[in-house]
Amino acid sequence: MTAERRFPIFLIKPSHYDDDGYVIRWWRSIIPSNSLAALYGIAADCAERRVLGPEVAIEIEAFDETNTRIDIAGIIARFHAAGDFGLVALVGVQSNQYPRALDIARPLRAAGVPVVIGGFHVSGCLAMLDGSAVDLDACRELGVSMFAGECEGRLDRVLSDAAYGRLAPLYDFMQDLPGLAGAPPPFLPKAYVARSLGLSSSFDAGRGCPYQCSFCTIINVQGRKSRFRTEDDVERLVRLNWAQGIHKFFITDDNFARNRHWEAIFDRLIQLRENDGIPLGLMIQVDTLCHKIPNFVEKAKRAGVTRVFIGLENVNPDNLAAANKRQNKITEYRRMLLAWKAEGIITLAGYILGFPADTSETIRRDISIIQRELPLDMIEFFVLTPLPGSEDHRKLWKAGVALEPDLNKYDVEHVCAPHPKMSKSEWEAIYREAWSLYYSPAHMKTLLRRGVATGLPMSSLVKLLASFAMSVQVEKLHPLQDGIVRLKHPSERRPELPPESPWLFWPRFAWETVTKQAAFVRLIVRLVLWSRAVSRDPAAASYTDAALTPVGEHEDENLDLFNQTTGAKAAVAHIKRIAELTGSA
Ligand code: B12
Ligand code: SF4
Repeated sequence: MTAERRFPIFLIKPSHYDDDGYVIRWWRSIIPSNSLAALYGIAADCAERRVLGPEVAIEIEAFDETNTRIDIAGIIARFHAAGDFGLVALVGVQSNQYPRALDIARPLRAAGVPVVIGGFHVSGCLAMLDGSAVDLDACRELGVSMFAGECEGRLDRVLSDAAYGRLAPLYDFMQDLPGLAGAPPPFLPKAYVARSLGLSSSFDAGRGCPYQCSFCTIINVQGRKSRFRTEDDVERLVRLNWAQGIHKFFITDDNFARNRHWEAIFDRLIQLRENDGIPLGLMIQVDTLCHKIPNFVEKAKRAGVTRVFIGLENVNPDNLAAANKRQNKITEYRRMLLAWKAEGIITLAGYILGFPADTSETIRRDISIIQRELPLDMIEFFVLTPLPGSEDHRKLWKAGVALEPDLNKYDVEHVCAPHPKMSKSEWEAIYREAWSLYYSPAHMKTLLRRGVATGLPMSSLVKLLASFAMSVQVEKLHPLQDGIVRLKHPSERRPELPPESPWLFWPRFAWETVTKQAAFVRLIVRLVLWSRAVSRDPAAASYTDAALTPVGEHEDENLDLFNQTTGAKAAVAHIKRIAELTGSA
């Protein structure tokens, strides 16, 4: 008989550094990492199949650095304790997380620990650039293996190469995207999920999007063909989670409306909800034409969707055309948003600032049009960023345009490229101002009024408003990077920056924590009071305004949405011409 050996796998999802150089880490993060769940599910399957031989027990540990401090010395000690056997996997590393990922890798490599890195930075760069850009040689110098592509069906090989000490410098599967049917589903044990708020988990029901937006990295990494999990896979992962008490999920497909299997998946989720009593609560991401798919919105409601994220991006058709996002028709925005409102589902829209036609003035104007005329609840602003892996980035890189050299800043909150009409500081300033313009007290009250009138879950709306109104202003971070109670440690400062004296660091940290929590509690109290006052108002149910008014025949003449830009006027004229030609006018 041979003694059993342990092969520890440490799955680390790195965070990134804030503007002061400290790792962004929270007591509770907002959303668990789906990339980590995907890798955990695949690694657990490898462990179950004993892919390193019957005498080797694979042990998996996951660390999401947004809610867990990475104990590098501890990992090294455990690697040595296992007889210098094991692997560190840097998981789902985005461009903004790449510098931090390398900082984690450095001491591990120095101690002889094998390290593999995967995710959108490596995959996007290999898909679009020359194999060295941007900064991929840093991995080669450190001896960190790179994995490009998706690892369903490929982790066995990586683990066995690591176990035999023969990791290749590069695993490139970019030309060979795996099918997802029957693949191990994303999964995280409850102990990990509990480190994020609201005990909700995530899965991707599919990958790939047919569109070709020029700022998008996803199509160049995951492809344009729809690949999907089957309804049986989805049922399996829902039941697996329900067995540990988890019934809320973020379905991370970038565009679930273009998942060719959406209906079968919704039907199965409806069954689980209506027949098996699993109280599903879902958030999905869709495009602006989803309401035109027969039954899509209605089935989403029955399947348990409570929040929907829409890639609205802009209200100026000239900007949408510049980004090759022609599928976004501003003439459909109100109809689409009202369709979700009719089901009592909270809408969140992504909105990009810094398209070629944007100036500070036009951005201010457009935000005020959105507030008045679009029945939208939440908006998330992003700085237009040439993310490595996108067509925008490739064009600028090929043309030799000076781009921001610090990858840590490619977090869609920092300006990384020049703009034809705005200076860097102007662009940064309007990005920050946009948040306070949209989440003004007056507009938050309007959103609460609209929420009561359209039957939205008010406590959920209040929580979202609190987070979205506060994170940029108080934490100086996008809500997608937000969490509850910011944690910091002097040892987590970026190595390029000088360490701070603990005598300065800790008192400042304590003061920041107290003032931020006080501001947060103040806002929550105000929102709850406003929400109560609105709910108790006898006229609340009949409240209406320009945004909530059903789409009318002549609204193209009355609404600023259609009359403030030449692009908008042209879009309306185009729709009218088509209607005349097809006789549907
Ligand atoms: C869900 C999601 C989030 C969630 C959760 C984060 C997560 N990664 O799970 C939240 C909302 C928190 C989030 C936030 C942000 N996100 Co995000 N997010 C996504 C989204 C939609 C899905 C991620 C996912 O689960 N994909 C499915 C998994 C299975 O794919 P994967 O991560 O690539 O992993 C596969 C392979 O890469 C490989 N692999 C990955 N790691 C490893 C490691 C090893 C060792 C091996 C062998 C293989 C391997 O195998 C995996 C399985 O096939 C992606 C877009 C997308 N379609 O992926 C954007 C995306 C990753 N996000 C992006 C960005 C920019 C952000 C933010 C910076 C935005 C912001 N300012 O708020 C923040 C960063 C905060 C953070 N802490 O992550 C960008 C990154 C682009 C880039 N080049 O860097 C993407 C690609 C979207 C885009 N706009 O282009 N995000
Ligand atoms: S619709 Fe979304 S996922 Fe599809 S190409 Fe455009 S940005 Fe990318």
